[in-house]
Amino acid sequence: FKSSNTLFDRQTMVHLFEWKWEDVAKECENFLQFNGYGAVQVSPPNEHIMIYTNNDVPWWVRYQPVSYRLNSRSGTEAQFQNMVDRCNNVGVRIIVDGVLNHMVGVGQTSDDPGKGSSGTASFDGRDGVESFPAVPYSSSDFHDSLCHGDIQDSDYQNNANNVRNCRLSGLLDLNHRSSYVRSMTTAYLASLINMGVAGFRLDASKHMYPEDLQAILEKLPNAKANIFGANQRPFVVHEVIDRGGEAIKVTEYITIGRYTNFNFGAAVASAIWKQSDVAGLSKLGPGFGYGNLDDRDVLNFIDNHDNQRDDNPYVLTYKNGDQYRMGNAFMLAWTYGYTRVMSSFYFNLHDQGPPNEGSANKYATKSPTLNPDNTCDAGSGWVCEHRWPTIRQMVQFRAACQGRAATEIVTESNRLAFARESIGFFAMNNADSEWNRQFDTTLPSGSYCDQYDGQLQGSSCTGATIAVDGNGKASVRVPPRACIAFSLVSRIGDP
Ligand code: QV4
Ligand code: CA
Repeated sequence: FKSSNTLFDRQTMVHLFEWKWEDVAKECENFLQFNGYGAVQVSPPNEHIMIYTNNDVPWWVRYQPVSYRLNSRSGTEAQFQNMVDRCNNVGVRIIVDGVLNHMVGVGQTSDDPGKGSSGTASFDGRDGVESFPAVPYSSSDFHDSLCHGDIQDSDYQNNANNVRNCRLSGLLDLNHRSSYVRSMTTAYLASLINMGVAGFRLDASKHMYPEDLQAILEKLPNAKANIFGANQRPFVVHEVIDRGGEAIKVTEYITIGRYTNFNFGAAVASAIWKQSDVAGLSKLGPGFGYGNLDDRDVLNFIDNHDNQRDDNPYVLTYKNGDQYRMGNAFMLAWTYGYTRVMSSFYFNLHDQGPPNEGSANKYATKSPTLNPDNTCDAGSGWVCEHRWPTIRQMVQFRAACQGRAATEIVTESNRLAFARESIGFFAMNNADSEWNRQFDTTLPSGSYCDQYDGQLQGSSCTGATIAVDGNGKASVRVPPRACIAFSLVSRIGDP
């Protein structure tokens, strides 16, 4: 379950958070395939509750399944299949956010009436009723007999069973020890694999026993051979937040896939905020601090849709502007793990949903629109970090450097540079003065265009150019609090 199932030279996925299927399909065709992106993590495709509040539908309704039918705020089953086909046709894979741990919250407040779904399924999530006829699940499929209440904050440190058997913020907790529940969840994931998806981000894996997940995953068919080749297992990344001090540890999940490495974004943010030194990021990999396991165990990212919404996030987000660019550039230049770029919509409030078309159109999700430079129009409400010039260039840099070690590592106070063995060179200067120095780039002689603040357009460069001599040496000026990146794909005058 570890292999990303992407094309070899496309080693980054993007989370197109809350995008509609039709928009994802267009993005695969018009943008992702040309910019080194290998896969898209999509929002949960299952039918979910609908809550209309403050002229909005909160984003998190997607995490309250009412059935496994594919009718969601992002589109219908037919639109989902169309997206999977069109993305696969251009070599971009679809990773589904699978919500298996729970169904809806017991809710029943004035905002959350506990009825009314995004699709056709009726349901009743009231405590003790717990009826989901479109799966079907009934009250005996939930954990109430083992725990009839919410996970408490202290459970996270000292009660692993409660974390797995009690309700995550009031959400009805399925019992995956039951062979019936296992067969329903397996059938849901299997049907998605048979539609051509490459794998899953499994929501709230921490809240399910690894042995139950293993039993579910072992029964899955291989990824479709006509798309992925023979005998390929689906990709699985488990959402397990473990930054140390938890009763449940990421090590419990590494035999059944990768895990979401929340320690990575934390380390990068602290270095860029100068709480530590970016020179230390030259060790960011297996064994760096707590929770950074092997390359093949981790999915690394700067921020995700949850921690970007924290009050005072401990990670960089799009709201940090240039510092966010630096963090992503480092992640994409560096060798560690499989990487994910976050793509957001602008928000002020935690619950705020994606840009919508207002009450007359039942708050349907809006499509992003583009500026002439191929970034998203902020007026459409979408941030599209994945289209920011620096990030899209660095995804191409990563694609070009795939399989190449980081060599010629140079560190100074608040500074780090390295080559990617005869393909690329990256330098990060987090000091307040210019970093002016000769480096061994390992690149063939030639003139290169900076991919951090520029790009190659035909044979001209919109940013700084760097001359590499016959010995691979170059004098590089890295501006304060910025990076320089160049690679064979930004060599000027190449045919
Ligand atoms: C509220 C109270 C509860 C009460 C309940 C009564 O908070 O104490 O028992 O009412 O009904 C929404 C509301 C939440 C509400 C709940 C149930 O925000 O206030 O409970 O619905 O009605 C997302 C959001 C949640 C949202 C949930 C379901 O973040 O706010 O809850 O979707 O709609 C831990 C976990 C980790 C988790 C992370 C957020 O270990 O697994 O918290 N991350 C994933 C997803 C995340 C998602 C879920 C899990 C749940 O990434 O986006 O939560 O599927 O670290
Ligand atoms: Ca559980």
